[in-house]
Amino acid sequence: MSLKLYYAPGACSFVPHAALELAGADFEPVLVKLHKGEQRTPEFLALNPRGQVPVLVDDGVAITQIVAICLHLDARFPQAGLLPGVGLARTRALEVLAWMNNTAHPTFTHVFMPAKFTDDAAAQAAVKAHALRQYRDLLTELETLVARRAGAWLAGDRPGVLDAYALTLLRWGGFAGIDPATLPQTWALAQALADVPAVARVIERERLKLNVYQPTAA
Ligand SMILES: N[C@@H](CCC(=O)N[C@@H](CS)C(=O)NCC(=O)O)C(=O)O
Repeated sequence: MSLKLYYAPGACSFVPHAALELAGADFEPVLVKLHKGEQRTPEFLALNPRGQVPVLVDDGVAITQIVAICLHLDARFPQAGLLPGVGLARTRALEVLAWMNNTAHPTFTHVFMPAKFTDDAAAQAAVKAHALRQYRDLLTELETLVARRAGAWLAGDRPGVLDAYALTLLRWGGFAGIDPATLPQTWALAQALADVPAVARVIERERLKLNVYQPTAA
């Protein structure tokens, strides 16, 4: 049984990267330098023709898409509590995971990579500005979710994939001029998660600064 995770520092691959460490998994982290275009090499495209991280390779089988990877890891390491195991708690956690992945995350992609959505430079600026307003609202929605949580973490009493995604989304906001201090509950959660030794290992491996807020970018 072998596990390999293809990840890029600070990218959404942080979520399965944290999950693997939280689960105490024996895995090989493989760095993909997105800024150097390594996601478009023939070798990488053979693993994921969409040219994106994360890719989890489990015993030679490549798995893509964060939601699928998280569910796969949750099934493989049930003792880790990466997601609630059963019932409405699991349903609610999957609801949040899906929202993070299909709404908040792609909205940030419009802020960070507007060229993916139009060739026109003026239209790119408009896409970015519009998406940034939406992203602020989405982080406010996340703040409400965090504030209303029942346990210490987003899905209960153990840190899991929702917390790792929340940290990632909040951190990305910093690049776009959103001060994490304006989202105090989420910022406290992200800081607490960063202090969990398993997650601290990921932050160290990815060489991440937790707060990347740039006031001038707003
Ligand atoms: N829907 C995909 C999204 C993955 C994604 O957006 N990956 C980004 C990093 S956060 C990426 O690899 N971008 C490189 C590129 O698009 O060139 C998932 O859930 O895994």
